[in-house]
Amino acid sequence: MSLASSLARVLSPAPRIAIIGSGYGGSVAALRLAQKGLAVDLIEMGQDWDKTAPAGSVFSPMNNPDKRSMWFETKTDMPYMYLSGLNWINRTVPYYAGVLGIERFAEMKVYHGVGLGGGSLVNGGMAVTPRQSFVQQVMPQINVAEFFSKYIPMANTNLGVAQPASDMVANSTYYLFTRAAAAQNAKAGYTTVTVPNVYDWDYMRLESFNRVPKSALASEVIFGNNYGKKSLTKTYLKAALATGKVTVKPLTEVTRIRPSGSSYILTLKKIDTAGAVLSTTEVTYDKVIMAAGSIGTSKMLVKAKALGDLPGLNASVGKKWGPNGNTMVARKLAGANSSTGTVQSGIPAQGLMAWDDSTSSVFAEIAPFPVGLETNTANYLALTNNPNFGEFTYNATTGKVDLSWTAAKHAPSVAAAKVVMDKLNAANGGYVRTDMLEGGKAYSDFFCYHPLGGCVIGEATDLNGELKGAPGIFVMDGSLIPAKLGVNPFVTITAMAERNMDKLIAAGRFA
Ligand code: FAE
Repeated sequence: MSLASSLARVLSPAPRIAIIGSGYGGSVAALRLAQKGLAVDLIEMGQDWDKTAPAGSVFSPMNNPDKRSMWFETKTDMPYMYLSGLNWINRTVPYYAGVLGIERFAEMKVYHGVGLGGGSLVNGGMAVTPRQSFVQQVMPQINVAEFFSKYIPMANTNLGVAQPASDMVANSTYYLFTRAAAAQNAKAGYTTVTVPNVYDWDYMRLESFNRVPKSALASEVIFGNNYGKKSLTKTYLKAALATGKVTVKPLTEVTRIRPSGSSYILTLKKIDTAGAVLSTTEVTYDKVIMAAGSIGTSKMLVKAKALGDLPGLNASVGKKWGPNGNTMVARKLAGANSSTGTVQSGIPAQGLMAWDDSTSSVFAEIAPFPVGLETNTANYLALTNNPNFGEFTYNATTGKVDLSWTAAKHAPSVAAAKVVMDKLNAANGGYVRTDMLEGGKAYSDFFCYHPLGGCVIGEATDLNGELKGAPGIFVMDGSLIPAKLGVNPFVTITAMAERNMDKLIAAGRFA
């Protein structure tokens, strides 16, 4: 190092950088900063799961959940709660810092992953590149051509995305459920597409031959996966931690953010796995990356604005939220191709594609329901193009943040999904079940897995994710994307974080 550059280092010490949340956005940011030689604190409210138990026994399966399943609940709360109207699927569990969290608002429950790796710990691994034309429609403010030529391929490569193994999908008894639904799609004139995933298909094939411990084939989804899924702890976070520059602070929640000169003071609440508060401290950072997810980041910022902690935030903060048009529905199948099997892989592989970017578009992923029984039931996670938005607001009476998403706002999603289901039933026989969802509903309009928006790029932030009115705070998660994408979101969230970090580092914003 020359005398001039070592002098420059002494005169301008490396910035203290905090990343709040360790999902897709936080993991990309941690890796890209660490590769630049910058030290970061990665602050995560959930557990560092890999440190809790030997590999292979970290998580509990969907059909036999224990305390590790839910983030501070006393009962599991599965999306499909019933079968034949009987609530035997959910279990009482001890109150514990488990891996699946639920944010409950008046008319919307949002499921999310909690722990080092965020949503990658619990999700189905479906890694879908959106249609470029639809991203152009929802985010015209970014250079979409560049996004698709540079950052989407980067995300797919670094996440380890692969097409489902065709032999497994075509022949395995664990994929009878998807073949049944695909055959019914064809009879109704619908196209079936394969759905890329980050699961290791070679591992799954060995599972099916009983050569390795079962994971996807043992219902390990939603409450964590012990073997084959390439969660962030096996990709981005592994690489970030290998640099030695990342300090993980697990079981540590950021509860407040406020300025101190050109820096920011974070209030950190450290808890134990039973929820007892061990300490509350205040730490000053020069730069803060908000990657707490669409709900986590939006809640924190809406509250900080309302309480005057970050008074410079603009009116777009908290706006343009949506559930990615998520609507779940289950069909009881009839006629030929009505058997969905007694065993099912927990990892989806196909979907019905009826998407043309209009508001009647539907991408209905064929989801497993691995309860160990022949249910003759096809489950779909329908993604739709819902034109409505929800908004977060601070409620001074309760001290909480509310979300204005209602069943009425969800109605266009239900209507679009219903058109497809009606056509499937008309062509194949069968009917939409009303004995599986809460309240006897046929179509879910009250929960989602894909929260998006609340701090939209180019509106609440500049075009690289830096908050307008709070320089030095950068948003890096699903809150940047307004409401919907037409596909499962983590590839796009990863690509967006890659894009923003690339541009921010090039612009010297972490110097
Ligand atoms: P996320 O991954 O949620 O990470 C946020 C992190 O911040 C979490 O680890 C939180 O614990 C942490 N955090 C929150 N608040 C604080 C705080 N105040 N202080 C400290 N830490 C905090 O955000 N997407 C797909 O693309 N394909 C799928 O197959 C798929 N399946 C899903 C299945 C389920 C059951 C669920 C729940 C989600 C699924 N998703 C799927 C959605 C996907 O996981 C989600 O879009 C991303 O994880 C969001 O990434 P972010 O980086 O925005």
